[in-house]
Amino acid sequence: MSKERMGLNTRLLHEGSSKDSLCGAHVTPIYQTTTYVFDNIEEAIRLNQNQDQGFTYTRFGSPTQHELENKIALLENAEAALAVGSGMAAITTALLTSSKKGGHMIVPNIVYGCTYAFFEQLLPKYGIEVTYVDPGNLEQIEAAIKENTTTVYVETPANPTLNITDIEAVSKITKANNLTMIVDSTFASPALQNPITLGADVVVHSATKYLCGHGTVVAGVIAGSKEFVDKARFPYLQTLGAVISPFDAWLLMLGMKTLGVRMKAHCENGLAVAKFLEEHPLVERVYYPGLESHPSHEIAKKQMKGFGGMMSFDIKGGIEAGKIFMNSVKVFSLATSLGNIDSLVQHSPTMSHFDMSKEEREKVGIKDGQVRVSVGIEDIDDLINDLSQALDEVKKANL
Ligand code: LCS
Repeated sequence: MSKERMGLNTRLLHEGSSKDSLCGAHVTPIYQTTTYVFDNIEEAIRLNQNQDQGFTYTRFGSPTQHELENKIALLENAEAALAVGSGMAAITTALLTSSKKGGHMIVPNIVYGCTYAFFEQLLPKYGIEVTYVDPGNLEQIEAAIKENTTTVYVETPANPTLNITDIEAVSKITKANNLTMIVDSTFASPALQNPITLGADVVVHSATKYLCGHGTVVAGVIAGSKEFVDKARFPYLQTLGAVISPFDAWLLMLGMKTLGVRMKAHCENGLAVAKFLEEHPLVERVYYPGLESHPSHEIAKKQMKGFGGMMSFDIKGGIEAGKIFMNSVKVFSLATSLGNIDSLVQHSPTMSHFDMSKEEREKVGIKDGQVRVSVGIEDIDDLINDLSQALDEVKKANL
C-alpha cells in the first residue's frame, strides 16, 4: 500500500525514513561531524560547487538533517523542506528568500512578538517596506498590494489571540497577484493544518513547539517548492548560518514520531479546558478556535483537523488577577514557549509580546490581564482542578 494513503501515525513513523547504509541502524544515526571526506578532488569540486548532491560541511546540511527535511516535506505536502536552528531562523530565512531590494510585504497585525520585531526593526532598515493588515479582512489585503509587493505573510492560529486567517481565501489573492504566501502554522502543527494543501506557497514552523513536543530543542522548518527551498538554503542558510545541529535534528525526529497521538490528546484537553474557562464566572473571555464563540470558528473548522491546545483568556480583575492566577497554578508551569507535552501558562504582554508597546497591543486586543495557556497531555481532571484552585485564589483576593 502506498504510504500516501496510510494514516498520519503510520506516516509519522515510516515516511521519509531511509535505510542506514552503513549497518542498517533501525533509528536514524546522528552524524555528529562538521565535515565530510571526499574520495578525490574531482568529487570535492562537484559537491562543493553543488553540481552533485551530497554532504560537504554541516552548516549546509547533514544526513540527519536531510532525513528530517524529507519527513517535513512529506508531512506538509511540499516538494522540499529546510530545517534550521530556530523558528525565528525559519521565519526570517523564508521572508528574506521571498524579498527583493526595495520590496514590500503585507503582514498581519497580530503575530509572535519576535516576528513583529523583525517587521518593525529589521526589514525597514534594509529598505523593505511592510504594511500591517487584519488578515481576516480580505479587502484590506487586496488594497495593500502595491507594484513592489513580493509577499503576504500570515500566522494562523495567531499568537497570542488565536486569530484565524482563511488560508485558502488569502491564497486566491496571492495567486492572482503573483505573490508569495508564507504561513506560520506553529500553533497547529502539520497534524492539524497543511497550508500548502490549502493553497499557500510556503509553510514555516517553530519546531521548538508541537513538532518536538518535549521542550528539548529549539529549531525551525520551512517547506515549499524545491525552487524556494533551494534558494533558502543557498545563499540564505549558507551565509546567515542558522544551521540546526545533527543532534537537535535527531531529537526533533524522535519527538515527531508521536506528533499524531500527542495532538489528539492536546485537542481533547484543549477543548475541555476552554469549555471550563468559558463557564467560569471569573473569566471574561476565552480565545480558542474550537469554541463556537470564537469569531472564526467556522473557518477554523474548515481548514484545521482539530483545534490544538493553545488558548488565551481574560480574567476579571485585569493584571492583578492575572498575577495571582499565575502565581497560584501548581500543575501548569509558569514559563514561556508552548506546545510541550506538559502544560504551561504565561503572561503574553510581558513575556512573548514584550516587543510591542501597550498601545500597539491594545489596538489588536492583547489586553494587559490576558493569560495564555498551552494545555498539555496530563489527565484532564488534574488540569481543571489546578485551574479551578488558582481561580479560587483570585476570588479570595476580592479585587
Ligand atoms: N512562531 C510562533 C507562532 C511562535 O510562537 C514562536 C515562538 C516562533 C515562531 C519562534 O520560534 P523559536 O525561534 O522560538 O523556535 N513563540 C514563543 C512564545 O510564545 N514564547 O516563547 C517563544
